[in-house]
Amino acid sequence: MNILITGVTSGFGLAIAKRLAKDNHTIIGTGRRADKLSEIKNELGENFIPLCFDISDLTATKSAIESLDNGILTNIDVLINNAGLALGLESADKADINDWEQMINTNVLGLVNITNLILPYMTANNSGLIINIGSTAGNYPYFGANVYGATKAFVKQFSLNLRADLIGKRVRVTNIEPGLCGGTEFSNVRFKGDDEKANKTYEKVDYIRPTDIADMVHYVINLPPHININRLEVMPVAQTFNGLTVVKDL
Ligand code: NDP
Ligand code: 8X3
Repeated sequence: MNILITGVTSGFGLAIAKRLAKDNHTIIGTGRRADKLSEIKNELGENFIPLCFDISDLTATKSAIESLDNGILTNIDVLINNAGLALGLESADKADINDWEQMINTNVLGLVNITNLILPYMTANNSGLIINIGSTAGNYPYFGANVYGATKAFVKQFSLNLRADLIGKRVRVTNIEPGLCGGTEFSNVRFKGDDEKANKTYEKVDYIRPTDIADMVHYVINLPPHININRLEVMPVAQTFNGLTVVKDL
């Protein structure tokens, strides 16, 4: 299969690329860091096609995708929309508008742009699978998630609406919605290089690993073609719900 994965230079994307490469698929992997992409190319070999671009740049994305060999471009079997980020954990009144813009441009605009480029080929082939990486942050509010959570709520609803549009077509869409996962750069990015703060998030927590997410992706890809998992929400056992908050004497 031809599998396009956005954001393979670390975290989930890297684990997914490595897992799927074992099955001899052709992996087209994207990211902004050319050095990381070359390292992956060295490790995975000829079945890995690196594409270096910023997914929040719609023009750069279009030209990178269109640079693919036509036989591959028109026959992407699986698109995994994984690239994304959270920036900051401040309350909305203290947040930086530039962080909000970058999250929206990456998690929302980047994701819909690449989907818009690939989906027509899938419908023309009457075959394909789109796996979006959403988040529990798109399902449950928490302090400081403001725009990040909203982008992931968008990803969830976009996934479901795609399925609605794909009525009568053999094109599947699954939104994977993980909770707390360690072993990625997610919190290092969120806390803008404050690695000590990032590491504290995972201290003494038996979190989900990127390889767990890769195994779930592998499972979804290998389901019989008549099955569509709409949403797959997953949390570590160590994480659970905290209910609503009431403030006394407000
Ligand atoms: P990482 O920071 O480890 O990986 C993020 C990946 O996205 C990197 O490969 C990065 O590549 C890429 N990326 C980010 N911005 C851009 C951009 N503008 N253009 C191109 N690529 C970009 O994080 P995770 O692996 O943890 O996160 C992957 C996805 O999973 C994200 O969508 C995240 O929101 C989601 N998620 C993460 C959870 C967690 O707890 N870790 C839980 C739930 C969801 P590069 O820097 O080279 O551009
Ligand atoms: C990442 C999980 O809980 O940090 O989407 O928002 S969380």
